[in-house]
Amino acid sequence: MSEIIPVISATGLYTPPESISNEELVESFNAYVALHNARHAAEIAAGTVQELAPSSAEFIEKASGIKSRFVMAKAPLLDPEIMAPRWRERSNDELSVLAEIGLKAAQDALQRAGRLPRDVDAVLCAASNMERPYPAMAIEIQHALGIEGFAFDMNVACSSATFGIQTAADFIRAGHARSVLVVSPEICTGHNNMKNRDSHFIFGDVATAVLVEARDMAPADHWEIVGTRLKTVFSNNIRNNFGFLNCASPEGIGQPDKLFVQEGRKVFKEVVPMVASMIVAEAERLGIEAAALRRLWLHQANQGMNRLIAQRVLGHEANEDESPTVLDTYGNTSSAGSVIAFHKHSGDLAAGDLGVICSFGAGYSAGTVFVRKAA
Ligand code: CO8
Repeated sequence: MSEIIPVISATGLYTPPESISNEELVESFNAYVALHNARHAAEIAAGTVQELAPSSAEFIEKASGIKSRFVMAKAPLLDPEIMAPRWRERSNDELSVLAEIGLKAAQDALQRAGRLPRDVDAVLCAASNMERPYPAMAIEIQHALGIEGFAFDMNVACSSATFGIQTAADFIRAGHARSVLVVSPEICTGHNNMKNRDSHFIFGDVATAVLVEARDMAPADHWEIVGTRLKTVFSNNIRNNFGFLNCASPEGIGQPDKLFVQEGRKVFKEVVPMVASMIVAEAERLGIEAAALRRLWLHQANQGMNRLIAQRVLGHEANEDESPTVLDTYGNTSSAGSVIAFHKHSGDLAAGDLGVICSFGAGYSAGTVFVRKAA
């Protein structure tokens, strides 16, 4: 039996309509700081409560490369008395918010591929910020699209999408499915601590979808999946302890460790060499010269990290054409980041061009998907 080649037939994107600039975010954060310091003036003077320091838009752009981020609920995020997304809780008969934005990205990918939902066999909801344990959001999206077959959720933090792409490619190679949607709805602002000066600026909201299919059914304009590699190494440097078992005590809920926390400097230092050597080793295994890769669609967490990784892989300082940025307008969107970069910056490449979609983040986790534009 001849080998079945998995390809990316199309990608889809849902971008929320509202965005927040660094200046708007800092104005709200600093209003919160002023309120906190005024309300606790006596305790601060007595040394029992810590005085909070203001944030700065210049610091945010210089340290991360982020200028703005798209969000699902702007007003409550900017309200210094709330600083979190808020919306009406939906009934069980309504589409959940994660499924709703995932569905929009999935419909975009299907439409671009000219694919009808009935020809899709499986849906993976691969994301780091899940709305509930069950029923799976993937099954909800499957149901909304009218797809037969199977669906499940998977969470590998920032690497969820690349892990999902490899899983889909493996299903296709094994003959378990011929067309698989990998959907990554990421509402990161729901899990970010907007009152933490070190990280209040990092995240944004988005949804992406990747349609992975057997080559013989794919549209002519597709990307062959040449090879994939996944890696995980345990680290406490990025963590979120939210979960019902961890919120059982009255003091559990609402604690800062039930939201995203990180040792940003350590992450930067440890993840850059791990990811650069992973890309180079996998390229070598595939018989590809890493320095000749036409484009790197890297995880979008920090511009400095991407600059260093790209330099180590390509052997020279990468320009925007070689390693495009979407972080400046989207912020860190966890597993969706490298897929947005691929979605927005792949149409101009020529047949035969090789590139790599690469994610990295909490776990630690990292994934590479080497792709070649169809001839
Ligand atoms: N405004 C002004 N000054 C500030 C601010 C601020 N907002 N924040 C910190 N400073 C100050 C500090 O106080 C410090 O001052 P001093 O030198 O006087 O002590 C100085 O700036 C430097 O602070 P840092 O060392 O913290 O700053 P860095 O240069 O390291 O930049 C970053 C911070 C941007 C966080 C950087 O370390 C970074 O990007 N690291 C990598 C992060 C990363 O890749 N993380 C992966 C996270 S994503 C993931 O995998 C999780 C997915 C799950 C999704 C979660 C949804 C919420």
